[in-house]
Amino acid sequence: MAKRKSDRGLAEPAAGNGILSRRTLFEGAIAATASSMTAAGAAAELLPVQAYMQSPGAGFATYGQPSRFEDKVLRVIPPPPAPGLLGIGTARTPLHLLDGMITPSGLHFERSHSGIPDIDPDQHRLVIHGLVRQPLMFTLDALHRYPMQSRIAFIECAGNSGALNAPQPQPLGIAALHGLLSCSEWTGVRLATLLEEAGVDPAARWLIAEGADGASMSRSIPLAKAMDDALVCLYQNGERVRPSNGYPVRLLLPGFEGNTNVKWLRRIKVVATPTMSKDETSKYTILLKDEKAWQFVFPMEVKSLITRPAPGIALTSRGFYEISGLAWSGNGSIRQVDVSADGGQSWAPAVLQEPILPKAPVRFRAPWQWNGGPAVLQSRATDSTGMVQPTRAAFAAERGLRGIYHYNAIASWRIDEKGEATNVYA
Ligand SMILES: Nc1nc2c(c(=O)[nH]1)N[C@H]1C(S)=C(S)[C@@H](COP(=O)(O)O)O[C@H]1N2
Ligand SMILES: [Mo]
Repeated sequence: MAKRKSDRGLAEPAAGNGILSRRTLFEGAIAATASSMTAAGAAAELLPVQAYMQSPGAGFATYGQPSRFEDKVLRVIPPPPAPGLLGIGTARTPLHLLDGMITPSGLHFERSHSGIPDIDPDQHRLVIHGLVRQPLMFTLDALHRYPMQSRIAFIECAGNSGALNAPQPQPLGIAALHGLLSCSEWTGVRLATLLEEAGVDPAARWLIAEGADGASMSRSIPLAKAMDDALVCLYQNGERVRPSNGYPVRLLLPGFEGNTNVKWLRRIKVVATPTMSKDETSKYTILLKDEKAWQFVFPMEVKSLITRPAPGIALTSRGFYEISGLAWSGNGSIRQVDVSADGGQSWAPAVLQEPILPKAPVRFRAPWQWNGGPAVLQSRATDSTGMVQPTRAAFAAERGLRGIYHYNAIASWRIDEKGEATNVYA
């Protein structure tokens, strides 16, 4: 019977509190639910001829900028750790104001341990040395002579969503809470190509990658990852990598925690064992409940977020809304995303938008009929390895909540009667 209903194009409930069947998005059934969002009198009025239609518009620009009406679409920059340390910390992506899977380069999140170095590409060198037959030094021109590859990949800081370890939910927006996640199309030379030219010694198992910033940020990386899909990136979304994201050359380790994606890459030393750099001993370990810590947990685990509705973009009237969000996994591709409007009591599958790529965020969408009452919106992702995003309670039971890094539990937005969203634990 329910099937007959959807055949006639009516929106069919798929889970509690207004979640509709994802087929609604395809079958033209929106009209049946959407009367509350239709603009009044659209047929009756003649559109006015605006002033900007009566004379020629503005001229051309050598580098384009967003519309002046989009001047609120900005990264969120928490205060620095001390006055004067402006480059130490983060700028966070306003995920609720974006759509699709790619983050515009100017809004890609930034995490820097000692500010952004002002590197002249003509002066910059990349060295590969250590356990190799032939140490190599590359100029940028030399790197440009190698075959390149592009891939769409997310970068997520291991500390993203770390605020959700706090005992009380913080009254913050999605950028402050979860905005250390972004995605670009990255283009560069496979690290494997350069390592093969250098000739890796059979005793080598690791390498250490070092940046040319004031922090000399350096991380140990398994040789297997370097030979698999690591990319020495020169381009980001078609243009040269932005200074804040590692200009003129950054390492991309698809799916690995953000920290290992060394920016301003200057040195790769091939070694037999991990180096235990300051950046992997004082930080980036996962503190567990029982006085133990995990070290070298590299892939970011399966995770998802509803980016709309979200704090700061209130629902204006009851009726139809599309729930939209991102899901990603550092271990593979996204297989399924379920959404809930009743705090996880009932779930329905969302539509996954193509392309669904490994180690890249997937945009998901689900139709929702808001009845004007309270709701708790959640999303839960499953990846191609079968890993399912845990509830906060399950995450806490497994790891405890004393850590900062690799928080990937299901996130909840409470929608109140005014249509405003807040961060809650459910
Ligand atoms: N040289 C260097 N590389 C670095 C960092 C840094 O401070 N210096 N920050 C790391 C951290 S903690 C993260 S999360 C990512 C952030 O990359 P993005 O700023 O391009 O988003 O870069 C990593 N690479
Ligand atoms: Mo990070």
